[in-house]
Amino acid sequence: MSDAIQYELKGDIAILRANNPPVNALGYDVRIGLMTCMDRAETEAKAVLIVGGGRTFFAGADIKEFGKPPREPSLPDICTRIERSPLPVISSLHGTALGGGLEIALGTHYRIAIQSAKVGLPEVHLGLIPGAGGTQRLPRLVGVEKSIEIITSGRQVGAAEALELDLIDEVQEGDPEAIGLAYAQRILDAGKGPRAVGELPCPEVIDFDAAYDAAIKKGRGQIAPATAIRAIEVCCHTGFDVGIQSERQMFTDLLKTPQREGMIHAFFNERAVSKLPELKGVEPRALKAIGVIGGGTMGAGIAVAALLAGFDVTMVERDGAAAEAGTGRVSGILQGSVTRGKLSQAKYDAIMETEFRASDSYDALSNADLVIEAAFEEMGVKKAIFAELDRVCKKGAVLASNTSYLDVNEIAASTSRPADVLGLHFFSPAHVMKLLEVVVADQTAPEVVATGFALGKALRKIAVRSGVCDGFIGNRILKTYRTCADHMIMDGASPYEIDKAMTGFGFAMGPYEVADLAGLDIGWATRKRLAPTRDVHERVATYADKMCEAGNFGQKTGKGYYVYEAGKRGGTPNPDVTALIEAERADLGITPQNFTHEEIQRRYMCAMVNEAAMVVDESIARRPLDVDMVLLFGYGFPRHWGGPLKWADMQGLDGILADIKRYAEVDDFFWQPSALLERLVAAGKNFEDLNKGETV
Ligand code: 3H9
Repeated sequence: MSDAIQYELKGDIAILRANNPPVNALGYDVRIGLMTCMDRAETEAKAVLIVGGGRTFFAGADIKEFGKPPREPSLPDICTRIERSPLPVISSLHGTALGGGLEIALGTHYRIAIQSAKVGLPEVHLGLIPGAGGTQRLPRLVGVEKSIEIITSGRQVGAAEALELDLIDEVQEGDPEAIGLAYAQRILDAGKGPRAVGELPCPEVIDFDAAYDAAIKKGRGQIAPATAIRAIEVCCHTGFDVGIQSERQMFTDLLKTPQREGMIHAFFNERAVSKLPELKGVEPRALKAIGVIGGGTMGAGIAVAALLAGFDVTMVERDGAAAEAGTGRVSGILQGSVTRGKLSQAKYDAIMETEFRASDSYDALSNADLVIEAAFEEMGVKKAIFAELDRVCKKGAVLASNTSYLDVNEIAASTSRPADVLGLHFFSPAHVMKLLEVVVADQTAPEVVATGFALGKALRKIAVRSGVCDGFIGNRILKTYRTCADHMIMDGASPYEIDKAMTGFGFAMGPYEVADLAGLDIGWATRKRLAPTRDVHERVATYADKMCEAGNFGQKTGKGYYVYEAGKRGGTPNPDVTALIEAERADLGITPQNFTHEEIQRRYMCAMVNEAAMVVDESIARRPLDVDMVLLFGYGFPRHWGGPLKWADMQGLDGILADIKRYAEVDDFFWQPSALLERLVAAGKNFEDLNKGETV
């Protein structure tokens, strides 16, 4: 028999200790163990204590089992089994009692936790609802409004708050097993018996239709949070057993959805993406002191990210005034954190007094372990900076460029130590955005790559390996799907229809809203840069240049694709843009066609998938999952689709390839099917097969 649950009788109390590292997920062996140990406890004990061994109480159902045939005993049955035990059952919580873990605790009759414990029902983050009684027991304990908030947000609730909500009964410092045992003994001594949450009365009824509509709106296409509201609604109207059955039905229906598949793909791969087989056993270099070149928005954001992770940071700017301005930006961001209660004033003072400094001299970087250059995007500027770094930095220092598209090999070649050079591409605002592209150049040493990933981990970012090409993984793919959108505009769609279609797909913002936010001058500069080498067959719209020539750069100038009025959120369509687009279509003799939202989404996604497949085929991204994580964490791709290549797998690659070929009948310059896509379709395989290590 497995010892996933260890059984020990101490006096009158049976201890059921979870032993399934690392997070005591409630897999088959654990469930069997709980059932058998409950049976045994009832023959020889007077009370039962359930506790987690290792770092946590159960962190939930075993996510790896979802999508596979279910195996009895089910988790809801176990919770009911525990709740209906004739013995008082106590749970003692530490670490993270999440999902099925909290549901087990809700099935027990008494709950105690240590101060640092967190509880929650995060199933919506996996495209699911709690499926082991969470939607039926939590509202009976904490009320409907609070349950909706906890379940639809999936947030973790600290022990102090959980106590205030009556979700748990006691909070105490100490060893979870020791405080649990003492609590169980007190319960026995007081002669208290079982106390079933499921037998508490139904909670109050609220306007569930309004709550459902709000969840649909907020979920941007995600169905799980709204479904959770329906499950909670059942809890208010029916007896417990019917409620449990109804929850089970909704849970199993969600298990079959692509959203569940997409979100679980995201869950596992956001962890897998930074684990590179070639770095196994490679030690990163020690990191303590970090240098940042440039105190603009990006440099300041990187400095703040590093400071908040506990690094010592030296910023270098070209002169004293620029260094002072950079310091102002860093202090401004950190002050914002103090105001929002995220950073203590004392920590702010310590950072600004001792952990951060700005200088106008490269010599200030002589002790840096790693330097990140975040200066102007021009090769000449970068080369000059790296020559200086080569001069001043100590041996073994890692030299990184935050370039978003320039050739890292060329930058590395401007130093005498190309093995120490790599790209670390942050996304703005760098202290907020989760993605970090670790760009590996031809000569970058393995331990330098490992150091890039170690930095990513320390900054709590999702670090993804990229090879060198114009735009690396993310910006290269972005350029292609943005171009596809621009083509649709020339052919008859409006920027507003495209934005609506893509927010309908689940993006937080459409591409033209994003362009207005980022500044239209950025795309304008790129177009000018690429103009001399542009292929004559490429379709390039000029109306956007005309907007920029008129000084309309988007939100920062009050006008772009949208018009922004002071004090109002969001913008309204700019009629001048429509006029410019119509004039250009007329000049080119284009008869505008209608695009439905579905057509817009399909073309946009086909362009993204095709370019992503090329990026994988060229080994710029080693695995399809690398692309998925880049788009999820850097480009607002909706998490419930798992990433563009997961989406493609779920749609069917043959259909996508057929559509690309159909589009190519009209424009065979832009729509060139990826050879990898062709091979995958011919072999009857998909991107997930490549993630698993197969080849085509
Ligand atoms: C549920 O409970 C449904 C029920 O309502 C109904 C059922 C009928 N299963 O994140 P970490 C792995 S749904 C399997 O790096 P941390 C994880 O992949 C579930 N594996 O550590 C990683 O593996 P590897 C509701 C899991 O300390 C390793 O454990 N619960 C699970 O940064 C370490 O994880 C959740 O959604 C799991 N449930 O964070 C909680 N959880 O080393 C999901 C983790 O091979 N988990 N693993 O890469 C988490 O949020 C975090 O893992 C946690 C720890 C906060 C617990």
